[in-house]
Amino acid sequence: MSKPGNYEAVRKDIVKLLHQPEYDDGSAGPVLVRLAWHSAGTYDAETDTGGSNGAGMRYEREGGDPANAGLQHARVFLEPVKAAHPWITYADLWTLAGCVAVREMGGPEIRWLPGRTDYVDDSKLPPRGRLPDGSKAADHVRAVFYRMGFNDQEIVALCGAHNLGRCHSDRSGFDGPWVNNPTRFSNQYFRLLAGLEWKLVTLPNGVKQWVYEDEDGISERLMMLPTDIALRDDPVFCEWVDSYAEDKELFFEDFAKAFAKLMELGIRRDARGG
Ligand code: HIF
Repeated sequence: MSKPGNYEAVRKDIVKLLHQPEYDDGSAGPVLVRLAWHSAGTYDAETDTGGSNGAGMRYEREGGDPANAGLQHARVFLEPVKAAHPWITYADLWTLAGCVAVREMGGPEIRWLPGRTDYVDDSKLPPRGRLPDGSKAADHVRAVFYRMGFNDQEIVALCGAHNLGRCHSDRSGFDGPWVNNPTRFSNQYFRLLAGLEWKLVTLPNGVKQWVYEDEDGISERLMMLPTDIALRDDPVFCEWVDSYAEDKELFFEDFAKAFAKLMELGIRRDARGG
């Protein structure tokens, strides 16, 4: 067991578990990033409810939300780290793991602070339905992220995280990765979103998503959600899609700020950081 407060030791153990040759594309990284985001993304600024405090996904009410399907894999990956460092809260562990994963996959360093509690405050519990629905359009994306307190630029910057990982037909119904190298953080998502010709298809399960087909009509594995395509087609969002497609440094900088803000939603600390 490490000394309480030794977050460096926790970081090191998270790095060690990222390599998972039997899982998906060989890395636990993407699903850890999604766990971190879904733990925080229930936040509602107006009522100050939801957010990563409480680690509510440990319980059926939040963990069983269909929007969180598959995230049990991420929580299971992190159990040995919790066992080795029992003093860290789950809320801190899940958010830290997402930030560490982004960095280790080649992304920017994200400023992360500890201090989240696992205490479940019944008055702060988020109702289901606060996480975004990939089949919807730009107005839905804005409604969800404005509720958390983000602006249009921050929304697009965050969405660059779809450079990581994939959709699973048995989790969300969508299928496939956004980019060819889904365990490497880059601005490739924006370059493909802006640069390729995407075609709307209906999968055998009835779910509609966009796919890229090359000149021979051979479908590549790459996909975009309707909410991703909405960024390309919205007059404000698309300016930022183009900026981030052209300027990887700008994207990294803006992503790091926006993701750090996401991890802080609803978290308050005293003057000593406690
Ligand atoms: Fe995702 N997201 N996300 N997402 N997401 C999926 C997977 C990942 C949305 C829908 C989906 C963000 C915003 C939105 C990651 C990270 C982030 C999947 C596929 C869906 C459907 C799940 C599955 O089938 O396993 C929608 C509608 C969003 C609002 C626009 C964030 C910005 C992009 C906030 C974010 O950080 C990651 C990483 C994955 C890959 C998970 C994996 O298991 O590989």
